[in-house]
Amino acid sequence: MSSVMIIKNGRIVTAVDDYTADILIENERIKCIGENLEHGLDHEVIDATGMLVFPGGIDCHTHLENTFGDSTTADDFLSGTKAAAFGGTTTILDFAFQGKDVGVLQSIEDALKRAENKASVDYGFHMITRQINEQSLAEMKMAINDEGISSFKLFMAYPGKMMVDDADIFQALKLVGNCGGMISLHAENGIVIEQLIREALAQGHTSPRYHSLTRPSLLEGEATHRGICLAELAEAPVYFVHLSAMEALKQVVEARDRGIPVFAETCPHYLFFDESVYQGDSFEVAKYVMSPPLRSKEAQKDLWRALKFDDLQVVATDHCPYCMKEGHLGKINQKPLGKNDFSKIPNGAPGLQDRMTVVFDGGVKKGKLSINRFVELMSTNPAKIFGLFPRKGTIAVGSDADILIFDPNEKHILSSKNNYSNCDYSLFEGREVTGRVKKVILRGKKIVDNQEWLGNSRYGNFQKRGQFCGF
Ligand code: DUC
Ligand code: ZN
Ligand code: ZN
Repeated sequence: MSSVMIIKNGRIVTAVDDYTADILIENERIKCIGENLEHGLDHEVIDATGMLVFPGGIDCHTHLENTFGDSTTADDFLSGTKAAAFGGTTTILDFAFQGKDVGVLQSIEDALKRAENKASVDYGFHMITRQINEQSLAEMKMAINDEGISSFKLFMAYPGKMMVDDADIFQALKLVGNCGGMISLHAENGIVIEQLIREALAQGHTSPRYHSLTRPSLLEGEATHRGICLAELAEAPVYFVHLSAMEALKQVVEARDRGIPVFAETCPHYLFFDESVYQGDSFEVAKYVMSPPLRSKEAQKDLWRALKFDDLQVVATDHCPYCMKEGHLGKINQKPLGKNDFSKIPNGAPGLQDRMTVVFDGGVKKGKLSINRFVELMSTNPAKIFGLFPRKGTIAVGSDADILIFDPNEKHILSSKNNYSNCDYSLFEGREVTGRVKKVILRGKKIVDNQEWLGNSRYGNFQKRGQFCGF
């Protein structure tokens, strides 16, 4: 039996359109868009008068039940995808993680198990590749061609743990670029950072603010420059995750101006917070221990400008939650691991549920982004860069009916208390925002209706992704 839903009279906004119309949804996809569409008596009707109708958000950088060293992030697919849904995000891209001496394809299987029966929104995986050799390169090719995993994250930081060397990056760029996939880089010069950490600890500097002092923006700029050179030489596109520093942005702008296919995301925490939080020796500062760390107020202004003028293409959360209180909801090895040594604080912060709202409020409402650009950054561009477009990332006939109905005028206050993440704090605690998620539809099924949860953890589907669609 086919299911039909009609959304009436909403203001439909995509990366390029802005008009009022009805949307007819049949069997998970958009069947028709038009004025005064007819519908049967038994069809579900949603009146979206006065509402914005966006494509569902795509957060292409999350860490659900990801283990780094001894610490596992506080959200699994159950809590994390529910938080995503309540925040208007209908697709996430998380990470498959290549363990030591574990094959790429085996690691994909392990990641798929993590999500099984736990995903309330659609999802895919980037693969974090730690060993580049003949076997892993061959399996990366199979991952792209057969498994729908077409992007790989490589680390230029964390030597001895995650870091790969420049030759590895170059080989991976060549292979993945040739197969139509995308290499993402964590661009920080890990070797020099390790030296700065050793020097700080030797001087007895153990409090969380030294996390920031040992990861200077210059070292993000250097690694970004190096990553771009390697991509240029390999004739492959490249994507920089969590770009935070002016020095890095400058490299991206320069390369794009020369026509090199370089793309980059920034994250809400870099847009709304700055390095002034790293003051005093209180452990509270650990809330802001993420990599790269927060930067200057000037850098923040530059990031907003870069989003507006297409120097940056995506806002993703890098949702990597660790609790401040050891044992919260039974989670162990959280932020307090680094009570006496900042370098042991697990790196990351929450943000998945708040992304759409804070960027709408801080960007569109404050006049920093047009409403079309907002959609492009939050949904369309991640879909295009990571092989999901046009199935996702837009509202068009034939696309998946992933839709966010959003009230542009309702004010509300953000808090970890009304957030579905397991994390025990929110960076946005107490912030008043204008603009609220009202209804969320995933492939034609209403999963959020105001504060009510209608979704379920079996409805989210793994998304096999295609090739990077150059733009
Ligand atoms: N990089 C990420 O993308 N997330 C968490 C930690 C890190 O270094
Ligand atoms: Zn990273
Ligand atoms: Zn991350």
